[in-house]
Amino acid sequence: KSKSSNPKHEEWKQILEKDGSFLGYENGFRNKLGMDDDNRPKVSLWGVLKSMIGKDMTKMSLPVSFNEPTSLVQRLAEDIEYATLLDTAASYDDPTLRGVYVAVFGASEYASSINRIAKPFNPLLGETYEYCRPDQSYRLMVEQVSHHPPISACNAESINWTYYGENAVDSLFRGRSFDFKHLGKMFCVVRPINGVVNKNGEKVDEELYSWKKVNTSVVGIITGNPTVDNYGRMEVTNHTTGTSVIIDMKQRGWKASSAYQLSGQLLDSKGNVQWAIGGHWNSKVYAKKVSGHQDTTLDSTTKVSDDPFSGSRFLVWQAAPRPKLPFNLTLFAVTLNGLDERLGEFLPRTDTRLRPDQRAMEEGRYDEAADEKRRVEQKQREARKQREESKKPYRPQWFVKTKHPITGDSYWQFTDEYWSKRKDKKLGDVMDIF
Ligand code: CLR
Repeated sequence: KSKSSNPKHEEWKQILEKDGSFLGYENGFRNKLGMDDDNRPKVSLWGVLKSMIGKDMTKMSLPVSFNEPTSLVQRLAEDIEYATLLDTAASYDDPTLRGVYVAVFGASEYASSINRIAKPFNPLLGETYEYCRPDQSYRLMVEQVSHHPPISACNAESINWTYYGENAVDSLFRGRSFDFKHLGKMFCVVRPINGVVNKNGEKVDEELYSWKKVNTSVVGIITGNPTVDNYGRMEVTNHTTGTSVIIDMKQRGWKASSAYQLSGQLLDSKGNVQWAIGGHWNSKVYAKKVSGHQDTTLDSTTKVSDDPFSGSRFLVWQAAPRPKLPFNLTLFAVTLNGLDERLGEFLPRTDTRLRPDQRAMEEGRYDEAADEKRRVEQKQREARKQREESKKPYRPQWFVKTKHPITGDSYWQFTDEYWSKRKDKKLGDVMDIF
């Protein structure tokens, strides 16, 4: 690997160090839950849902056995599982190849949804979640910034990139399908080792990408064979260089052959196709340099090269293996709710790891999970009532809503106070929400 000439790398290295971002994560991560099998009572999904057609998920009261022991703030953190794709992007000088890696990162976020037909816990207002990887040099922070409608804001940072945005999911149960629309936008700043040449030919240190997530649906509920599908068109725009990637995730049809299919193209700033992308979002995605060629299809029988510029297809991404785990969690998801003793002293009391109903769920104490869930939700309603009576508007702790300086979108900006306060163990004055 060549040495970085990007001044931002040293800057970010120092920020991550100064904030002691990895304190508490010294013991690594767990690779299993306390239980080997979830033994959840098997209840027919359709039996419970059939009376709820036309409702959104937040308005349904479902038995806790339909939950998995993660929360939606952690599901947003799961976006980052394949963050090495962003590190690889930053290692290339070719802006079009970087675009391929960033777009495939955007698509890699759906792999973890396979087989997880369960409801994540709905985060309480003010619930937070942090996740740091000393081995990959990144830190991430998520906060539930709105309850009605539910919105989680996230910000993740490393030497090579910053990833931020919101999950605002609109849901509707239609009977034949349970549909989830992503309203929010995601942003990604990449800091390539040798910088970036922008649209005006000037040399800058960073480039900004943005995109909207594709739709998610649970289909096959009536037939008793529920399956998660993710489909739609995702346009990943590079606002700095003017390249863009269109990724098309095909909707699952009657035939299984179209399931998980993905295809895409990278266009340079002049609108010429430079790379073809193809594969399956649940397993592998390839790309091929096609500039100057007419043929932008990826033939799955052609040989695979290690060199992106060879003109043959090369492997961009591969999903991690999925051993059989309780609740069909991924290995990455298993690490999320681990509560190491060293970490405990750094966490604010709003961190999901300290949420009692979810903890009971992951330990198989389902009745207690249901009772605790009722209790914390009641506590949330009371806090809301008090706020209304005192006419104090709610303000999130770690994010402020502003206008994006480059794209003009309204978005949640991370205020950066979390990490320095955390280092000084000054997160003790946050709300008591559990
Ligand atoms: C997909 C990847 C995105 C973030 C995201 C947001 C909402 C999630 C969705 C993902 C996966 C599917 C999901 C959904 C909310 C509810 C739904 C977890 C993670 C489940 C499958 C609905 C279960 C329905 C019950 C009645 C069982 O980046």
